[in-house]
Amino acid sequence: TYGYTDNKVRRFKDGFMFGVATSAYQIEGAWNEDGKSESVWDRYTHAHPEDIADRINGDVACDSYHRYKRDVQMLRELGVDHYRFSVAWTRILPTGFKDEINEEGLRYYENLIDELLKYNIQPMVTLYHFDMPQSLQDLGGWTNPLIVNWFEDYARVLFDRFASKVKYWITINQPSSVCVDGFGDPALNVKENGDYTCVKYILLAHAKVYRLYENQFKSKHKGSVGISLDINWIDPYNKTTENDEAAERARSFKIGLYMNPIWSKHGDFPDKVKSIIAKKSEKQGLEQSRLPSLSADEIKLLKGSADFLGMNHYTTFLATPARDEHKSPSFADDLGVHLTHGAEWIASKSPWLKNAPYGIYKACVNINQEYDYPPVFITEHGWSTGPGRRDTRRVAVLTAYLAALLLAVEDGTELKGYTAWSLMDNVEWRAGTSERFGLYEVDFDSANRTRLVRTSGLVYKHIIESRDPGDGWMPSSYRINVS
Ligand code: PNW
Repeated sequence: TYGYTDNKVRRFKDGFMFGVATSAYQIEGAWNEDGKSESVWDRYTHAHPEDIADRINGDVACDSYHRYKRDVQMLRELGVDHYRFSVAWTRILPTGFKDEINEEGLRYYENLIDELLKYNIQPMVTLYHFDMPQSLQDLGGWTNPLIVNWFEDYARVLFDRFASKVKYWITINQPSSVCVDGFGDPALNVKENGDYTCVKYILLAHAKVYRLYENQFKSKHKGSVGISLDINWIDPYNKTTENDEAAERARSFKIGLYMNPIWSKHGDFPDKVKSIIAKKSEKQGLEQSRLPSLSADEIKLLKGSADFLGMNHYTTFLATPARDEHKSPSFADDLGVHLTHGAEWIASKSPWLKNAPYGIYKACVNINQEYDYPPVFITEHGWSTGPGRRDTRRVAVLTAYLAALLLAVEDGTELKGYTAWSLMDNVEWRAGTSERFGLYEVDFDSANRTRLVRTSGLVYKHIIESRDPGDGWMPSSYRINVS
């Protein structure tokens, strides 16, 4: 049992790191300046402006490429310990390959990193946050086995230049978004096993880069390397055998597929996922399972290839067996689960995001049980609203999730830090600026992209100072009370 049934004041320990996150495509703008080449998001948004909710894309975004000093000023106002941002591959290697290294691109990140360190803010650098160079996508992107070497080449350039200054590295952001929502999207019409082929090579690319750092940089620079997975909690819709099975299956397909190769005792993809996909593939008349196998060497490379688990957690889903027919073959068809939210959970501006703070606690406890208490860094958690700076809802959600995290810590989670998504409103992919995640509001109509703090930013600053999220802001109906 758990819950704030006592009057105890719980605080995050000294040394616990509070930060905020952004990503390159979503904030930088300057999409073709100083030698930067085209990424898949540049290509897609230019070819299909009608696909973006309000037609605001990353061409200018928050203009952080020119305004990074204002960003660091905001980080100082908040008093954060770290800032998680991503590097655009297309700024560093315009051809995608190591044959041409773009010094101007490197200098942008160097200036940002130096500005952060000047104020004692630790940079946490993500190498890949969805913005594949178009030149490499044309060669298959993450489905081409050679991407493992290309990604390693790119990482080496960054480690060579920044390992002395950057102590926290994240290889990949949310492989499942890249592979399943990207390559698995029927609208994109990719080849039939693009989704799982991507899963295999994106994981191997991660592991290769982990080993590169481990072998050539770690002893000297003492940094750590992790990967950020989207780990939302999945519960049965209600307690029936069928729903329990559906929830467990969904956790294996959405979490286990990425966790198992890195953190389980025996490595490899989960047995359950392997056998379901193999059986389906056979029925579909395929000669091989759509899920590629991992060799003994690959399993070994992957096992233990992270110093911490980067956990991106936003919401909880409730599972029942699938009700609709899905295109076959597809990930959705393999999964065979229908996901909804609790009817009473407060809604955000994003259709997939509802408030269920108990889920972050359950996700942490489940990870402890399944994977033996890995070090965890919350690398994203956030809430979307419309415009406006009086964001009471975001305050309630932020404090409730932090309160829930303190209970997870009490129950053994080795939690290193928390990173709010996001420092400021930014380009929310296909949603444009119609869904806002910022602790600062950004005025996308102003030439200088004025940033003004929201109530949630002021509250977060107070929490960082006091290390105490309280539970006074948590509406009583959201007190944690789940058995
Ligand atoms: C993350 N879900 O994606 C991304 O890493 C960010 O770039 C993005 O801006 C942020 O969340 C807000 O959307 C997610 O369905 C997309 O649970 C979908 C989910 C979670 C995270």
